[in-house]
Amino acid sequence: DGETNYSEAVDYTIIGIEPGAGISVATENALEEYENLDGWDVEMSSTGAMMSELGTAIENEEPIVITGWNPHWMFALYPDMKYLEDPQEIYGGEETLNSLARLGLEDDNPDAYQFIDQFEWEVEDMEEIMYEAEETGEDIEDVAVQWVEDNQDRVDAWAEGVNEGNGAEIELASTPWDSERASSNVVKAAMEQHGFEVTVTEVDVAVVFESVASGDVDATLAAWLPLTHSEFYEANQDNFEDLGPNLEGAKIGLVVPEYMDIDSIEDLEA
Ligand code: PBE
Repeated sequence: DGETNYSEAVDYTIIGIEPGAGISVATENALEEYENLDGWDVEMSSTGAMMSELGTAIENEEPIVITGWNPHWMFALYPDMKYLEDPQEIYGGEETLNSLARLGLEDDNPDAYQFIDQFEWEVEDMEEIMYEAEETGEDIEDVAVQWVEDNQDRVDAWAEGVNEGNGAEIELASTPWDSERASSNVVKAAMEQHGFEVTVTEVDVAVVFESVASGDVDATLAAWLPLTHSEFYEANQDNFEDLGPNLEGAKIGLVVPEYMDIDSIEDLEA
């Protein structure tokens, strides 16, 4: 019919990220559940590789289908992108980022527990740190320290009623994505202001959940729920305490540039 066949043009391939990510698991589910994705593949390498392929495609106005999410700076850098509708809800709806504590943290260190429990912020806060690090090339850890200095009122609310840490050591497990590096390093800087000694350990998603469940680390701020990390959450859920959302309004899905004239995952062709 003369219309561009995007599916053939992208070689029936979704450009994904690290194989261990929740969004990669969801994308493998999408390939199984959507009949029109029969014969499609997901290319999994790294977030950096995906972002560079996206940059090239947009520069050349070529079609591309990526795994995308918020909070992230991709939509600030490339505002003309859209999530494809997902009628089968494989990618869920609104996600929250939850804090999980190891069993026993509340008894062993009630002040650290309370601080972590009181930590919460907004998509815009997290994205501010992510954009700044991306634009300036500065490390997220340094940008996070600055954010804590510039937002003392927010930090004070997380510390309300919490006694000084007196050098107590706390270990947080984070994933290696900028979103979680931002939250973990903000909480690290905020807790260190309050007298705690905080280590952030970056590991694969599966290991984040396992290490909180085994008690190897004290807590994580990096659980994407209810869908993205459901597999890891369910496998460990009797062995950690879910402290609830520290951020609301997150999202994952398949994302394409606006110049692609399709709206739904079902518009892709086998
Ligand atoms: N993400 C960003 C991760 C969590 C943080 C959506 C790429 C994932 O597990 O899919």
